[in-house]
Amino acid sequence: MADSSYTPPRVWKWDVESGGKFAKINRPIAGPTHDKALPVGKHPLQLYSLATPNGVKVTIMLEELLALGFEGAEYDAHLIRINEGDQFGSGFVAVNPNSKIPAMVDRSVEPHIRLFESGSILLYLAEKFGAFIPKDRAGRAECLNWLFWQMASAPFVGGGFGHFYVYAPEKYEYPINRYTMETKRQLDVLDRRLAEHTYVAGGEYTIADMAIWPWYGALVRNELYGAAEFLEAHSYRNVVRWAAEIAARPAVRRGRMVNRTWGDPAEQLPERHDAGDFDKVQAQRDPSDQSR
Ligand SMILES: N[C@@H](CCC(=O)N[C@@H](CS)C(=O)NCC(=O)O)C(=O)O
Repeated sequence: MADSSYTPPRVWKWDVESGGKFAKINRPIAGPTHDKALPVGKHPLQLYSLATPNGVKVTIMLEELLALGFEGAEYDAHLIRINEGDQFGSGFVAVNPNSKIPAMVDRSVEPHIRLFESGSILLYLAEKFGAFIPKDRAGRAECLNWLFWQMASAPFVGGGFGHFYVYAPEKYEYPINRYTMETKRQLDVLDRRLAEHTYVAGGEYTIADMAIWPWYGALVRNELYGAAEFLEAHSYRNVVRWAAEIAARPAVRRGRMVNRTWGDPAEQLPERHDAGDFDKVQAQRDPSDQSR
């Protein structure tokens, strides 16, 4: 158990190993730790990311745009290994001063446009291509309501629930209770919404679904923190229905493979530089299949 008698000093000092899975990369200061230029591929969009829920939002959007035939959405996805501190390299920090994936550069325009924060990237792409965001004012407003809801809510799930349920060096009852309560409340918010609408923003599949699915869809599908039973995920029946529908989309299946370096090798594409890269993973899985 935690030392319940802890009294914070007058001024906090960074002089102890905080423990936990991310102790080595967590720092109380911003800015680069080392010089390192970012690689640049041949496509208009350069993505620097990892297949965490925040990273997957963007690769799903890019694959959905490509599936609709937008050639300008072709992208190189470079791997950023956050456990090894790649997000603190000087090149990465120049794109995202907040040192977190996902980060992207649009090199199809001069001067190039840098992008960080997954919600900002999704909105940028939706506006650039005029897709996956409703055209009418009311529909657009509702889509953005839920996009911003996700951005504000998921830190309670990741930084709160996931951190204390999985990553903290010990299991502490107080924070697990607090963040489980909030995570379940958020799942209920979503469940009630999806009881009345096919998709989060209404009848149309939008960037709001792409932002929300990698977190809450993964929770109810037991693909995040192994917590489905603990959270009684099956009881959020509308979220389960919606999550399964989105998981079945071919672009979503491709998007969640990009920059993935863990789990089933058949679902990992650590770097993506060409649409044909997905077929190579498939061919490795089944070398006897000559039909493709
Ligand atoms: N609000 C940000 C959150 C991004 C974020 O937290 N990224 C994590 C991975 S999911 C990260 O890069 N962590 C590295 C670090 O904290 O040093 C977004 O949605 O883009």
